[in-house]
Amino acid sequence: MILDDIINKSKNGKPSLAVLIDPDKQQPNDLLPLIKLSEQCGVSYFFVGGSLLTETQFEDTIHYIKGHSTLPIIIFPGSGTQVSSKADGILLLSMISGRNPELLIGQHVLAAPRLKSSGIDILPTGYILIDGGKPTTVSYISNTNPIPADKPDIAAVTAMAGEMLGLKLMYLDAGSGAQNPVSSETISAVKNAVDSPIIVGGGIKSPEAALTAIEAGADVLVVGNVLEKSPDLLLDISRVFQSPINQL
Ligand code: 1GP
Repeated sequence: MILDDIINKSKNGKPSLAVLIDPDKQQPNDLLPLIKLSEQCGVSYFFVGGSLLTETQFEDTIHYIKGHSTLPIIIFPGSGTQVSSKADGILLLSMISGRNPELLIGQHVLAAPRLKSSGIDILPTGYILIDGGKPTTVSYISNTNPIPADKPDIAAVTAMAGEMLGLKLMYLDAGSGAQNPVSSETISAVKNAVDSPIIVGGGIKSPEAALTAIEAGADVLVVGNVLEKSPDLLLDISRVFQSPINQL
């Protein structure tokens, strides 16, 4: 079970690296170098998803990754239609930083029958959008406001409430391509507020930013956008996970 794997690694203080693949931005056939590099770098998971997907690209991308890697594929859905039985798991996101009922329960109701019959691991996740310095696709499409970057206490109580509602993971996201990643203050405030493992992503563009996030308490770090132009950066970022203290 993917959830148990993440929880066990979190309890043992072992952060994981996830590579986000957005099927809107890359053709499946172009993914092979990144897939191989991810395996070489000790990446733990592929996240697949985006806010503007067409269903064909989504399925084709998952199919292609599955055919070329044994790493688990976790769907990071932009909408309730993004379900595939070829994946290994799905982040069932409740957007608890927002007040859009569709993203708190509406889409989940519509997706529930397909999710149940897909047989994939369901990972109930509190999705917390943090202001990353510029408007992002996710905040526009979701019609929600992010939590201000300098209000770690709001992020902390939001995560606390999500955990009390039964959510098992918390995802702090500054949005893909964010100018500023989620701050160490916000990550550590959430870490201190909940027992759930914390996923952090959005605007991680350097090994230094990765180190800051994992030292603050990130259990799973997600890197996507920067790898589309500079895939080799994955080598440097992944070294932080092999021995965080000595690598920089
Ligand atoms: C976005 O957290 C992910 O939702 C990853 O962000 O694409 O900026 O790495 P980047």
